[in-house]
Amino acid sequence: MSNVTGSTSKLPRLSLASLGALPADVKRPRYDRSAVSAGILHIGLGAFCRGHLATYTDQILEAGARDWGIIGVDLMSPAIRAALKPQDCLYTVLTREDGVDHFQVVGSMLDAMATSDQLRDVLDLAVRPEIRIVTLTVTEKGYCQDAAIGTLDETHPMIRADLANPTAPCSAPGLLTEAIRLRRAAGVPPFTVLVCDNLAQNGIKVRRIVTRFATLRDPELGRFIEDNISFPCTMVDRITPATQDADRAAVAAGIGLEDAWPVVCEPFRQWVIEDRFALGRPKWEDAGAVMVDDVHPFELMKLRCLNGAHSTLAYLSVVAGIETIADAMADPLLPKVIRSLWDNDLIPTLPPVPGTDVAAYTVALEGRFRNPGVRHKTLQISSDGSQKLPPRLLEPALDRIKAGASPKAIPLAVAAWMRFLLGVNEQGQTYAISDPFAERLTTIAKNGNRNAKQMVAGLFAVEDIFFPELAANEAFRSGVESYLESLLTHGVKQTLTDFLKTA
Ligand code: CS2
Repeated sequence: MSNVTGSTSKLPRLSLASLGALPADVKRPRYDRSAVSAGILHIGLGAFCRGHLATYTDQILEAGARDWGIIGVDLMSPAIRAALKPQDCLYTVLTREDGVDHFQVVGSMLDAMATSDQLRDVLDLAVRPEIRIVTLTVTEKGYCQDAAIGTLDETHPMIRADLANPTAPCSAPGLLTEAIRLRRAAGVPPFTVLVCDNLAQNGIKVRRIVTRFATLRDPELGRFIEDNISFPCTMVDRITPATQDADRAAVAAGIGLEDAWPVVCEPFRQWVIEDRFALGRPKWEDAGAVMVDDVHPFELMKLRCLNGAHSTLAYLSVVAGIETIADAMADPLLPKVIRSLWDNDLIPTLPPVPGTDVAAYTVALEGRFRNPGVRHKTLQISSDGSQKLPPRLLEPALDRIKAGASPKAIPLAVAAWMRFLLGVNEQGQTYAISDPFAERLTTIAKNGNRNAKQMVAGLFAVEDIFFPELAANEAFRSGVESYLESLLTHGVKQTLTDFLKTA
């Protein structure tokens, strides 16, 4: 990403002072931002939270709430802070669909911080009684988990560092634990932790992870967290690619001001939240969020149907040299493959989802994936497969096997991931593999010498990804082997053609 903080543009910068210069049809905060105080501390300042949580919250502020502003914290780098501060943390959300662009300036992010040099300030803020919710979007790997079972990875370098130096944490579990400890010591009632990442049973899992981390620090603190901190589960959804330079140019052209880090996403958004908040919450339902007692059916539907299809499309596409999800949907074969994935392997694993027709949900997904305005790179989605495969594809595969059925398209998707790990597409171009296990996985894949059996044996043995029960299933294993063999010898197109004859 180039030039995110500095400016080469001749346009004035987006800021409170320049809001009046926006074209009349650009939505902007109409509330008095100086009268809004922070109630939410958000960790993980990427595009997703700014296109999702912050837009729901903006609507609540627009409706009159005054004590639910957000302060965003980046755990990874100060780059987003550097981009947002000069513009009073205002930024643009550009939604695109059917050739229609809609620009909105969002005001709910009151401040941006970075733990790299503001850790003390962040912890001080977390102790303040007006902060009643800590929300997180740190991606699956940000929880330092063992993805197959959803427990704390105690060998993770950041976890080791945080256990050695717990008052200066660098990981999300370490930061939450230290904030909870300080708050308790100050006699301030505990905040609610709202996880907004794509993990199955995200609140339950992160509660287990944080409790374990705290217990390793101090068993009494672990018990305190277990007994006193609420971690409601959530299902979050909005397709929001990483911001590209072309997006900055489109936003500048649309609003007549320079925005160093806008967000481009689809208009669709969905948020289902378990209503268990210790110290209150914004009335997010007034902005369209759905408050429920049990998120699980919604979350399974979304993680499997949307994210499972995304990952399948991503691995096949990266190998075939297809750059975006919209391009993949324009391919004659790929949409048929994900239809088979939905109908044969994923929909049958879902419990009834209240108020939802799941078949219609997948039809709507096809439309969302086809949206050419949202250039969602397949290489971006292909990242962190070690974290994404278990909830998206491997758990449903195991569910099907337990139900006495055999998954049809999931073995193909898993084989595509293995072929992807070779790091070179069918045009001979190399690409980087971004995954916390990248080194280990690419070494196993390469040592397989393009021999499918050998590659599958090596990768199935990675227990942090493959549940032993699934790896031991002969039919599943031989399915993955034969698709991988075909991908290696005949390529994606021929493999999909053959697959569709039998699907
Ligand atoms: C995607 C998700 O990058 C990915 O792995 O599948 O970011 C997806 O776009 C969101 O979950 C949609 O809500």
